[in-house]
Amino acid sequence: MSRQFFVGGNWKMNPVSREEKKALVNTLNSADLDPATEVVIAPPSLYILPLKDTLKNNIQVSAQNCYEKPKGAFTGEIRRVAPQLADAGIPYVILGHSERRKEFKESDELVAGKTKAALESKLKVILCVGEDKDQREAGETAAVVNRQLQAVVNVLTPGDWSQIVIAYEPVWAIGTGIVATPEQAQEAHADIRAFLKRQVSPEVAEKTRIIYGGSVSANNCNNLATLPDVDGFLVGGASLTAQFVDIINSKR
Ligand code: G2H
Repeated sequence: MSRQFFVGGNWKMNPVSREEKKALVNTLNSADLDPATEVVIAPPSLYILPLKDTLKNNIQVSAQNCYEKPKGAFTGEIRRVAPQLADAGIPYVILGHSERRKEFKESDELVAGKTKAALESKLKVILCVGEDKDQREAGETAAVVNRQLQAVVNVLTPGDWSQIVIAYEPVWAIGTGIVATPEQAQEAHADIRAFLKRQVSPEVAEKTRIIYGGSVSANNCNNLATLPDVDGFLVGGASLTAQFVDIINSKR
């Protein structure tokens, strides 16, 4: 079966000025984007709604995080409460990014709880998993990724997986310029699909999109896009440049 190619731009805590944002929006709005690819931009919280209003409707927006509690006295949790995102018409949220897991000490269980809360609020989730350099060198890649995914499997129903895009992001490739080789990416993605088949169902394994993230650029996207288990990309640095258009069109 065919899975729709998916390309996400994770702007992280960039750009720093409204001028930069405007330039990026102009680049995207004037580009000829492959209509067969689902495109989602995850800007900093302050820009989500303005971007939703200024991007053409072939580009969706996403939050970069959300809180697991539905509402209440959580001062400072701007844009992170799932029902508020859903109410504002934000379709996606990124959860479990390694920067959240590492810098903000988010456990597998917290990521799973947030995933469940997001789905209950009718948000779709870009769920990030991936091993760090030491874990890869110790041959623990599959064990780490399976552990991260199992926490989510434990709290979801098989039907929930239609609302999830899994982003395999090896930590050693994030922002380093060291991209996974096609062999490394294909092996990890095939392992994730095999895990879903075992732990959820063959149908979910077949249908779930598994995208790659970690130093994706215009130079390496075409090779990766041809791999049978790579269904798209989550792009950081290169999504802040015109290269992002080439990455969106890498399957064309
Ligand atoms: C990985 C990726 C975006 P970059 O975090 O999700 O960032 O493409 O800069 O490595």
